Amino acid sequence: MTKTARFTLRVCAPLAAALLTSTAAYADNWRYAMEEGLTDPQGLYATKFKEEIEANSDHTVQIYPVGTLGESADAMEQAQAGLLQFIDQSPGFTGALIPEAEAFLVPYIQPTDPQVVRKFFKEGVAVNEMFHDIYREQGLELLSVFPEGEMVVTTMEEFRTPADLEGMKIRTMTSPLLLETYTAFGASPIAMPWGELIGGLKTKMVDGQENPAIWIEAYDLDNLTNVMTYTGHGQYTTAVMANAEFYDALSDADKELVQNASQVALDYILDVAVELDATGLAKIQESNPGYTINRLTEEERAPFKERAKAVEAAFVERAGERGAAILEQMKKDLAAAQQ
Ligand code: 6CS
Repeated sequence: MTKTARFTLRVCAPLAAALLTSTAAYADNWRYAMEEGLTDPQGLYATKFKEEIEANSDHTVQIYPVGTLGESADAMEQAQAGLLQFIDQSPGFTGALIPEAEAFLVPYIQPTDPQVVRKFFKEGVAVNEMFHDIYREQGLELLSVFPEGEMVVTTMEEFRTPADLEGMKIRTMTSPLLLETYTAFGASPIAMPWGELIGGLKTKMVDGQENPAIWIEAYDLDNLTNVMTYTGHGQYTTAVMANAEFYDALSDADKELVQNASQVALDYILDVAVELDATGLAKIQESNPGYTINRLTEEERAPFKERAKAVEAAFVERAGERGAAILEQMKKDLAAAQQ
């Protein structure tokens, strides 16, 4: 071996190996799946998160929008298996895996007034302190929880009472509490993943569904139904998580990077979220002036609230003491946010 070759092997090979190692350690590509498109609330959060990570490190974040990795449940399996590092999945789907997450679905517990919503999610003890360890049990590091707007029901026929809902087939997301909710409300609910809803409405397999106004407008659900009804019973909530094993293996600096990026994205989306309902409604009114939009009065809401008590009981039965404690805290957080 020549002197030059020996030098190359002795000095350059370890250097190249060190460089390769440091590249692997400091410039990873993190995969992030979500249930929505880039211009929807989850996409706005994810884009902000990606920008923060990429501006403050050599890492890159690859976002997989709705439809690219299968349905919500498929993406969750991939996140739990560590194939994805980050996932945005809403309690409307997570409830099947984590019963306590259904606290966000119990009717007439969540705020709907935009300013109250912001305070409830930003300062609420339940939202910010009580879910972390519960998600950990499923191998998930919970990073952010945020709202996407008041749940609104779209149907073919008007309804103002539980009796009016009789026989109406309402599509819900797959968390069991949503089926219990619409059964209690008098309807005939059918749980299905997002990918089947538009076809379900077109083929009349279902007569209606619930979602926030911003989503109804974005995916044309108003044009597939005749009436949109504000019942005041819920707020669409979503959550962003990391695979816990991946998160635990990060350096302290990278953990801080992820936490900071989550906080920046959360602060941003909480400001945007305050405007989502108004934006969604205004767009529907402009693009679909003939669409009937009903807002149930307090009097009309009363029988739905009465029936919601059975749903709350079903939640507590499944989510146990921890679930009951979360619900009680949410009620206190709501009262505090309303002041
Ligand atoms: O109804 C659904 O399934 C969807 N709704 C929203 C607001 N986001 C994603 C989710 O899949």
